[in-house]
Amino acid sequence: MIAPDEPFLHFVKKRWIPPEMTTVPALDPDEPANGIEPHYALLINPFYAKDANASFGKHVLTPTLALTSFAATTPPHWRVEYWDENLLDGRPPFHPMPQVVGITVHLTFARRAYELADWYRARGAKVIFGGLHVLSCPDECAPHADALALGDGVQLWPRILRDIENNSLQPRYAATYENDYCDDPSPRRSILPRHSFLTTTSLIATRGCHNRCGFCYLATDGLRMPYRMRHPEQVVAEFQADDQPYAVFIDNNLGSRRDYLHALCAALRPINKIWSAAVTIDVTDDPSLIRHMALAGCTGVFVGFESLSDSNLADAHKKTPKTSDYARRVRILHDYGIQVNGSFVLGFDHDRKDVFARTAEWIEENRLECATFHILTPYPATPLFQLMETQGRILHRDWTLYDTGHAVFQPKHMTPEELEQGYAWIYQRLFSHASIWRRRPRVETWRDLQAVPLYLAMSYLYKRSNRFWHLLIKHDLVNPVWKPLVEMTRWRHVGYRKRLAERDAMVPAPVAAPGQVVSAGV
Ligand code: B12
Ligand code: SF4
Repeated sequence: MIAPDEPFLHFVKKRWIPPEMTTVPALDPDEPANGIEPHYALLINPFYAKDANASFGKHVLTPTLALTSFAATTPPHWRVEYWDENLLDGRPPFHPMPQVVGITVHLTFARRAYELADWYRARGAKVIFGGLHVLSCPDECAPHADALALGDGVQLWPRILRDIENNSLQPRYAATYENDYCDDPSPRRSILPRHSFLTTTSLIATRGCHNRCGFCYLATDGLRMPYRMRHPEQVVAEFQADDQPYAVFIDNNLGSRRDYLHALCAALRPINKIWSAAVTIDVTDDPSLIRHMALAGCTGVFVGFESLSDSNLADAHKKTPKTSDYARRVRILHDYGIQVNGSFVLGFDHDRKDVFARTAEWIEENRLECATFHILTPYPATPLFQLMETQGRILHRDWTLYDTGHAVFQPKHMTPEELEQGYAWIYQRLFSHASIWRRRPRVETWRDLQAVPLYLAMSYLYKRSNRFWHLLIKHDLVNPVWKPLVEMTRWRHVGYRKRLAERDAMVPAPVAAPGQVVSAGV
C-alpha cells in the first residue's frame, strides 16, 4: 500500500530535459524579404515546450491530422509543404518565401504561432490561422493573421486559396461540422516525413463524442460537433494506402456508437494490421464488441477514466459507469489482449492530497500498462473556465502553461504547488523500474511468457528513454528503431487472433497475451 502522503515526503527532483525540447527555434529579425513563390503554401505545426515528466515519445507517436486533412483540398496548381517544428529540424523554411502560410493554433503554442505569423507577414506572405484556439479566442488571434478559419478547414481552405488568387481575402471564414463526413477526401499523408513518426497512419473515423464533459474542448462555446462517421471502407482504404503495419485512431471517442464500431471492426479484420484508439470505458458494456475489436487488430485502448471519484465525474457531467466497476471492465479488455492506457485528470474539486497515492495504487493493482496524467486545465470558452472565472480561481492567462502539466487555477483542497508536486510524483512512480515490472502481463501459459520481453522493450523505449528521444527525432530514426518491434507485435497478434477466433465466441480470452505495440496514446 502506498502511504497517502508519500508524494509529499520528499522533494520530487526536476527531470532532465534537453534544451531542444523547451527552446523555440530562433527567427532572424534581420532576414530580408526575398522572392515570393506564387502558389506555394507552407503548412506549419508550431513548436511547444515538452513536459519532462511525461514521455517524449508521445510527440512522435503519430502526427496531428489538422494540416493533412485540409491539405487534401488544395488545388493541383498549388505546391504544399508540411513543417512540424517539433521534429527538431529547426525553424520552418523561407527560401523561397511561400505565398501562403497556414498555421494550426492551439492555446499552448499560440504565442509561437503569433511569432511565426508576424515574421512571415513582415516578409510578404499571407498568413491563415485555424484550429482550436482560433475558435475559442478569435479576437486574440486576429491581429496576427490575414485571415482566420473558424471551424472545419476542409471546407474553408479551397475557398481561402481561391480568394487569395482573386485578391479578395476576407478576415474571417467560418464552417460548421455538420456536413456528411464521408464526403471529405482522405488526408494528404504523402506530405508527412515518413521516418519521423512511429506511424504516419493517424486515422480518424468519427468526429465528436456522445458525452459533453465540462472540462473537454468539445464543450467549447460555439463548437457544435455532432457525431459523424466515415464509411468503414474509406477508413480501411486509407490504412492500406499508407502501407504501415500500425495505425492510431485519433478520434475523440471511437466507441460512441457501438453499431458503427462493430461495422468498422468487420471491415478492419481481413487486413491483418494492428491499431489502437481512444474509447470510453462504457464500451465494455458489450463484451462481444471487445472481442470483435481484438479480432480486428486492436492492441490497445486509451481510456479517459479521468477520476476514481464518482463525485468528480458527476461534477464534470461525464456519463460513465460507477468507478467501483472500473477494475472489472479493465479486466474484460485485458482478457482480450487489449492493453489499457488510462488517462487521469488531477485536481478536481473532490481531490484531496491523497489522490495521487490512491490513483497510482489502483493503476498498479489493475496492471494498466500505461497511464497518462493531466492537471485539470480550464480551457478558455469551456464551462469549466467560466465556472472557475466566476469563482475567482483562475491564476493567470499565460496559455503556454495551459498544457495540463501546470496548475493554472486554485485547487480546492491543496495548493497549486502541491498539485504540481503530486503530478510529478505520480509520473515518476509509474515510470519507475518497479512499477513497470509490477504491471507486466499476467503469465499463465508459455505464450504469456513471450509477451513479457516485448512489453518490457516497449515500456522502456516509451517510458525510460527520454535521454535518447531528441537524438532519435533529430536524426529521423524514430520509425526505423520502432518498426521491428511493431512488425513483431503485428505478427504475434495475427497468430493471437487466429487462436481467439477458434474459441467459442463467448468464452473470454485466455488464449494468451499477444504483446503490445507501445504503451502510448494521444
Ligand atoms: C494527435 C493529437 C496530439 C498529438 C499531436 C499534437 C500536435 N499538435 O502535433 C500529440 C500526441 C503529440 C498530442 C500532444 C498533446 N496534446 Co493532443 N491531441 C491530439 C488529438 C487526439 C488529435 C488532433 C487531430 O489531429 N485532430 C483532427 C483534426 C482534423 O482536427 P483539428 O485539429 O480540429 O483540425 C481541424 C480544424 O480545427 C481546422 N484547422 C486546424 N488547423 C488549421 C489551420 C488552418 C490554416 C486551417 C485553414 C484550418 C485548420 O481544420 C481541421 C479539419 O477540420 C486531439 C483530440 C482530437 N481528437 O482532436 C488532442 C488535443 C488537440 N490535444 C490536446 C492536448 C491538451 C495535448 C497535450 C498538451 C497533452 C499533454 N499534456 O501531453 C499534448 C501536447 C501538445 C501541446 N502542447 O499542444 C487537447 C488540446 C486542448 C486545447 N483546448 O487546446 C486535445 C483537443 C485533446 C483533448 N480532448 O483535450 N496531441
Ligand atoms: S468523454 Fe472524453 S472526448 Fe468525450 S466529451 Fe468527455 S472528455 Fe471529451
